[in-house]
Amino acid sequence: MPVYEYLKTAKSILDKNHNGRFTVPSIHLYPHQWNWDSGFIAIGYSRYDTDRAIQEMVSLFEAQWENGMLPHIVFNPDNLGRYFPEPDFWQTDITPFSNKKHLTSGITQPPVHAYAALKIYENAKDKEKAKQFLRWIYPKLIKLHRYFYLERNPDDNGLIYIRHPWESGMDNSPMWDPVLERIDLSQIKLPPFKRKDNRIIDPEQRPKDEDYQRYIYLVELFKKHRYDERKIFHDCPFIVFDPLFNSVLSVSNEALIKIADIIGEDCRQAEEWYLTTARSMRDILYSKKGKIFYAYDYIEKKQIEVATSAGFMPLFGGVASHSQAVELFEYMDSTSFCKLHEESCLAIPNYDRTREDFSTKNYWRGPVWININWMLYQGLKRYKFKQKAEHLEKTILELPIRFGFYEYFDSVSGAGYGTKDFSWTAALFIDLLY
Ligand code: 9WN
Repeated sequence: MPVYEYLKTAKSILDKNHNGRFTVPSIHLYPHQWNWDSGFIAIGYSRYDTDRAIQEMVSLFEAQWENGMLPHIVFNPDNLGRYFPEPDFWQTDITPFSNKKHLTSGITQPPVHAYAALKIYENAKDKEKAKQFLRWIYPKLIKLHRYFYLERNPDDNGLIYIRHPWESGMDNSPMWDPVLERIDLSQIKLPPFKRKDNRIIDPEQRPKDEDYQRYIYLVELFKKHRYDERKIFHDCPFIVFDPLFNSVLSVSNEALIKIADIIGEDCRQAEEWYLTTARSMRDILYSKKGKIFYAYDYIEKKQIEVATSAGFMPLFGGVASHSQAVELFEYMDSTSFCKLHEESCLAIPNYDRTREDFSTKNYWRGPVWININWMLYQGLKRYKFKQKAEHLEKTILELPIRFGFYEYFDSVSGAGYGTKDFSWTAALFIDLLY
């Protein structure tokens, strides 16, 4: 089939997942609007339909919380009962900080939105319309970033913490194992709950029940503190600086500076945010020994020495120094992740392949994800690792063409896992083909 036929397929997946207001990640598994998914989806739309791209972002930001947080899920009231946990569980109406017009979760996700908004402008044919959108969204983006720097910046050094694995977007990443172990399941009491995900998808490809019990424990803790950030911070066993989250924030800080310039606003605040986060990431998250950026456990005050693709994201954020970038590249381009032209792997898996607990098919514990590889591709281009970047671009296109538009892919065979017709796989495929 010629490539433009696949482009048509990708667009039809987005059409199928679009409900007139926003695009769900997948009709079957994720029937609501997700935070960073919509950022990637908007980037895809921006290539051929500015209105849809804008609508995607507007729908998401209309549910922004009073305190600036952008929730990780905006629930579709017409579609309740098919996902867990839903609003009856999150109970975000118990806090004055939440959005009172929309049903949402009570956590956030990597803030890719300023970056996506800039892409919408850059790819738009009608620049005046796109500029009008930038004027609308700019104060909301500032409010979101300000929330991070005021509420999630405990050492005032620009390192922003996440307080739930779902906030990382890489839910059951092995990075979080040592931190989550702190939640002793034999010592806690949880309300009864029923997962829905592992009835739709083979449980071998999803997090374990023990993971979910800990995820739910954390949600219970947030509710106990009525989503008050200060109170949560003092009581939460999961307070972590994630290199992916902070890299995405950095790329969005950079985009905010450009947006401010386009619409004639003062960009000094975003410049300061960009510099402080980037500097602290280089100083505190980088490991010379590991040749990678590690997440940082704020409670134990130490790096979590688990190497995942999140540790290469400072290339995307433009945060890595030149020498760090060279070392990151060496590690990424080794058999641990996938060496150029190596035959037994496809693209960059999510976890070091030489680790004993590496899995080619379990969710964030080893498979290949298109959004991650897309960000790494941008990062490699940015730091001029041309050959590897081109190779990655080719593989990102090849995977859905050969195996379908799946949520994630087996890092050895390429087989598609999770849900099929997955929106960000389609959207980023479109982005690369334009
Ligand atoms: C929980 C929607 C989301 C992605 C995340 C991915 C997965 C949810 C889940 O799906 O998480 O937020 O139920 O597993 O891990 O990155 O945004 O596609």
